[in-house]
Amino acid sequence: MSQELFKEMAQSILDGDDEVSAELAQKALDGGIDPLAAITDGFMPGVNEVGDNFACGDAFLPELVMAGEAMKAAIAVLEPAMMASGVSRQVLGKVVLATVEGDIHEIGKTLVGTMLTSSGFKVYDMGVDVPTADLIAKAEEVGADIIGLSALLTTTMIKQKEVIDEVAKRGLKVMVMVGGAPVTKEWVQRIEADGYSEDAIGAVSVAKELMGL
Ligand code: B1M
Repeated sequence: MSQELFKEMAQSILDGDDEVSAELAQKALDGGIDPLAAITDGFMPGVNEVGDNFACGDAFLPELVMAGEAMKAAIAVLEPAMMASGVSRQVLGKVVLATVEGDIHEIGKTLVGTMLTSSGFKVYDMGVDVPTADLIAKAEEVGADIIGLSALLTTTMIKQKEVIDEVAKRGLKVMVMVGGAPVTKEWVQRIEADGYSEDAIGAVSVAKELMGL
């Protein structure tokens, strides 16, 4: 049953149909399917296919926009269940989270925030297209343990380095964790980030490691 449902989920993203994607997300919850599995095994293959089609000129910006909207609609249905699955009530650490300046991709960043929150982190989600100065100011204001930076464009990844450099320049005691589709281990080493994960589940493990947990 779930394989068939996962296929329909991917198709709803390809079709850019936010009503259907939301309905399928609800169907998954009603059927007892793990909400994260619905995202990674159901909706993500669809969004990746749209991305691939866009990259090779078989899809255009409207398709990208509609796929993003359909993905957001599905996550909005699944998010409360992901939050409710969190067992930890103790605050494990404070994370200031954002998509870097110049970049408006929000879905992966928001998913990382949801997973961190449901795992017991206090997350200050600053949204997308966030300037380095704003991030640093927020981290100082709340006494953040970690700054989490998402970047989806090869042209905006450099902003992750900008934040790390600024943290070092100011001698701030805050760790920086990075992620996003174009981010590689080589990039992470090059910019000397404290942590990196390629997905939202991994981001929780990395954040816990950074906190020494
Ligand atoms: Co854009 N886009 N997009 N897009 N878009 C990509 C990223 C692209 C790879 C598509 C492609 O060409 N194949 C390409 C980037 C190419 C590159 O730089 N190498 C691209 C482009 C080119 C663009 C525009 C420039 C298009 C244009 O205008 N000509 C433009 C840029 C706008 C801007 O930001 N300034 C643009 C716009 C958009 C939309 C607004 C239409 C829309 C976003 C809607 C939204 O977010 N509300 C959109 C979408 C939907 C995509 C794709 C199809 C899907 C992204 C997504 O949401 N994935 C994407 C192709 C792709 O990724 N396959 C593409 C689902 C999400 C759950 O995954 O964000 O990777 P992801 O997050 C994962 C991990 O990366 C990780 O965990 C998450 C969960 O597993 N992760 C972290 C993410 N952040 C993390 C942080 C961490 C740890 C892990 O620690 C802090």
